[in-house]
Amino acid sequence: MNIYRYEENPLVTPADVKPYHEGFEVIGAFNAGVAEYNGEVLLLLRVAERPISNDPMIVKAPVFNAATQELDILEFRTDDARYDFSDPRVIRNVNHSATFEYLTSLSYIRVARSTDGHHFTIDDKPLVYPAQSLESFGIEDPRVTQIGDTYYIYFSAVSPVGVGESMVSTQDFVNFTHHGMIFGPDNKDVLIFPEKINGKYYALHRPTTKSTGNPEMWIAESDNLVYWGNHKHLAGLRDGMWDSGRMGGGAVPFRTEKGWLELYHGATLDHRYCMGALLLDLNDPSKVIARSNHPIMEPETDYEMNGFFGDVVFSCGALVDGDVVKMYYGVADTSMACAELNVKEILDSLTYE
Ligand code: MAN
Repeated sequence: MNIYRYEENPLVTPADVKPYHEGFEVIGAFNAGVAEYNGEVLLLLRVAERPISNDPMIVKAPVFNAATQELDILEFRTDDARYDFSDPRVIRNVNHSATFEYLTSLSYIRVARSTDGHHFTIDDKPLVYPAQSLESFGIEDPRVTQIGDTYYIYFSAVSPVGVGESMVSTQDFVNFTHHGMIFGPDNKDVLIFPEKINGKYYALHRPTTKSTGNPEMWIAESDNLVYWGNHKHLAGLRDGMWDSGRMGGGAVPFRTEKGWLELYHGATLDHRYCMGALLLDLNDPSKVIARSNHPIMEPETDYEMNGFFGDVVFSCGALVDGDVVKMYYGVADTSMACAELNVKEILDSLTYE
């Protein structure tokens, strides 16, 4: 596989982003959704900000308070035996079964814009910011699907009651319609197809099941993009392979002559995140035609292997230009990068079922 990583990588780093909150530092500008609007490439960055702690014994957790519309900052002592601080992203309560009780940063969506797709200027203010209690721990990992003149922006809405997927839409990136939570908790990695297929809209989604099952990819149908049904399991984890631990959709699926191509992420149980591809039937995307037995991209460069949470390449959006796919991707839960791949080479690399 020929991969052309941009010389300018990483394209956007936390140092390029001015904190929106006073007393905070930007620790991530990553996992961006991608859109083309008015001749510009827009990266809808997930910006993660953390309250600065001057005491290494204190870990802080920012929480959006829907009643006051302000942030509350909670403080935890690292010698408090009730909590586990080993994952820098979260604060875990050792007596509870939930994977985390608080996040150490708050994420929201901010735009980086470019006329050449390589050099970006970052907006001063958030584009979409937590607005209600289902978003009190932040909003993360946006994806954008353009249908006609409307851009549907959907993202993980994180709060103490779970992580679900919420959606807003806009035609001008100024005025927004809020559609509420379209996939209830726990669910992430939703990818809405850019057109109807046999009269229905389709979306990939990734429930995290607790009774039986694993974090795997599902597909659902809708007449209106808001109410989703006829859920089907699409693709699962594979023991001993690059996607043995968890997996989920990445970029918005795009048409090729052989089928819908979905660039998805897979991780091992020790959290090494790679990108691979799934080929889905053009007329019935619930049918998998082929899949990557080996990743199409793995964390290899310094900026992919080292950061806030290293060994992660994680795409939320790509631009397709003829036979070239420009895959924008988050690196090490820290920055944004881009790589060009050839669509035909991706198709040829897949294993057909
Ligand atoms: C995981 C990671 C974090 C994220 C939380 C909540 O722990 O993906 O980056 O903040 O889930 O979604």
